[in-house]
Amino acid sequence: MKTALITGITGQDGSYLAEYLLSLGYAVYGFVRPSSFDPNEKLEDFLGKTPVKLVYGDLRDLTSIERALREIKPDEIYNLAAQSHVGVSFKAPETTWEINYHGVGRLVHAIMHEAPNARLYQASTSEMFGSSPPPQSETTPFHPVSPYAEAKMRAHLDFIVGYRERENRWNASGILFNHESPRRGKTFVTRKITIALSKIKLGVQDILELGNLDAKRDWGFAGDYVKAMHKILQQPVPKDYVIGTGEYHSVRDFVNAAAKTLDMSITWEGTGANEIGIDTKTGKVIVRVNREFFRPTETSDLLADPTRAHNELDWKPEVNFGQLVEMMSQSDFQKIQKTL
Ligand code: NAP
Ligand code: G4F
Repeated sequence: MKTALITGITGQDGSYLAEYLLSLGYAVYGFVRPSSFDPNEKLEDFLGKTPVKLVYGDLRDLTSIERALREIKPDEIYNLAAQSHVGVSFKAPETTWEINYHGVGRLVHAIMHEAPNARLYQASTSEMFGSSPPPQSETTPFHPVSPYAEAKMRAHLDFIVGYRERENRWNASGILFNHESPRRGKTFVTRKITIALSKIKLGVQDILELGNLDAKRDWGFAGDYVKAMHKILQQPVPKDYVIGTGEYHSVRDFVNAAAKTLDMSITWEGTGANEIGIDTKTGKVIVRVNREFFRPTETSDLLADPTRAHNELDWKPEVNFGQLVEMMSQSDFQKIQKTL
């Protein structure tokens, strides 16, 4: 039986990965932040009563990382912990760097001393490509345009690639494009849309306010992407892989698709900050642009070229865009309906 340690286990990806590794027979440990909330409660929301063992720690606390590694001696480490919100990173850049850059450095150093034979997966991101035109593959130059992306890129180059090449460490990055699910954080655009449209449909919210409707993302299903994480750590040599669907859609497309699954339809009028979405059946304005949700600098077009993952990992997503939007919209609609 292999042993895996997952940082960020209380997040979207952590919960899917824990389920997947348990299904493969792994002993799964989760590294969780000490807080006044019981981390088991958050996990139980996602996983029910699964046999995940929790250790307290924080990527800002080297001692906690060393102790966790010493106790668990994992074969595989999945570093999913991060301040993962791009918009927030402009408002809290130091916290973002402390966790997303220095946290990775602490982890890599601790592994060298406490679990030197462990393989490390790092949650890198398509945001690192930033303003590089699509499609983006492993050879596309990085041009990050946010503190989040800058910190993730430097962590990837310094600690994953750098330590792999200089120190012979078994470190690999998954450069993952956006992936979503009913467990997605509520402040990310997809979940914000599926919650708001469900509430509008049920008559408990009037309007959905969004930022840039023209931004395009390559959206896949988180449950598919955690399988790629595992495959990356099973390779004979450590290497970085772009993971995405190879198809992209605008934020406006996502709103239209979510509306459709809820038996609604939207007519768009105006442009830029004055664009509005009107409920075709009722004639009411239900979507408006609010500058508050624009970012100082924006990654507008992210589209994966996942050829390496197809060829070398034999990985392909199983859930397509339409199925993903349907899954998320129906899940939120049903959850909200039950509370009314
Ligand atoms: P998420 O839902 O925001 O989860 C983040 C996790 O990190 C949470 O469990 C959080 O714990 C934990 N965490 C935050 N700060 C920490 C710290 N200082 N020490 C220890 N744990 C800490 O993120 P996600 O969507 O699952 O994404 C997982 C990883 O993939 C992240 O690194 C993200 O940057 C990266 N990524 C995500 C996507 C995507 O589309 N989802 C794409 C590319 C890369 P609490 O519960 O205590 O807050
Ligand atoms: O859902 P988002 O906040 O995700 P974003 O910025 O693409 O970041 C996510 O994916 C990255 C991978 O590419 C991860 F590394 C990262 O951790 C995170 O999981 O925003 C998607 C797009 C952006 O262009 C944003 O400007 O939607 C646009 N948007 C428009 N209105 C909005 C809103 N985003 C949010 N969060 N809220 C809005 O109201």
